[in-house]
Amino acid sequence: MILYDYILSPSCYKVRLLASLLGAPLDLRPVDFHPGREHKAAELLALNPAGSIPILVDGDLVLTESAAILAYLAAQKGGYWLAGDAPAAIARHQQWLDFSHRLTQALGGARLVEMLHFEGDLAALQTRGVAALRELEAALFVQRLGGQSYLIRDTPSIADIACFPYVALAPDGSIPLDPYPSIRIWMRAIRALPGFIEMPGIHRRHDLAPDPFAEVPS
Ligand SMILES: N[C@@H](CCC(=O)N[C@@H](CS)C(=O)NCC(=O)O)C(=O)O
Repeated sequence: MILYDYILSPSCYKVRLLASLLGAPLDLRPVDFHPGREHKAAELLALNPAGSIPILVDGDLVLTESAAILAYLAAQKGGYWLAGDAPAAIARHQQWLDFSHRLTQALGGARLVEMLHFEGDLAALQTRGVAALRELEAALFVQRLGGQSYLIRDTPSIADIACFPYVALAPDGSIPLDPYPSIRIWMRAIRALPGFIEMPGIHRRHDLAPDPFAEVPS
């Protein structure tokens, strides 16, 4: 499977991350997103007229939109990372996948303005980003009260992977994560998953760091 990829793109990282967690090899084709704007050149527009990355090519199949690509990879590996059969879980899963696009627009937008000097109303993007983070914090707090570590259950799903990168990189858009303890616990759980990989700005949980929530051996 070929992934048209940019190392600093959180949307591409979602795909690299899930592929690594699943043990699915990817053939990475680096795209000069910035400053080259290669994603707007004819070769890539032929694959994705929307002019965005990631793009996944698997034989004759060309997939765009990170959530769809995550679903494809997860379905190929037996569906453990999908929502399952319960109607409520399917719907909540879809809700979080849709929510992840709000994170892309608000937190990702603020990051592009701050880091790459794209044009945009930074204050408005940050306001929308903070509103989304508060919503996520409240949901994860309720999940924790019910003994669930992740967005829809106690095991991770592609909804967690879809939301994680832009949240983790919110500080790149000058949006601190200090006010959100449930989000930070959730991010720690994701960063500790076997097969977790890093991207610039998102680090693997340090292997030697003690887990503050682990039982202390007697
Ligand atoms: N909805 C798309 C958004 C992906 C996205 O925002 N990609 C960025 C790179 S991180 C991009 O290609 N932006 C260029 C554009 O949208 O014009 C997805 O989830 O795949």
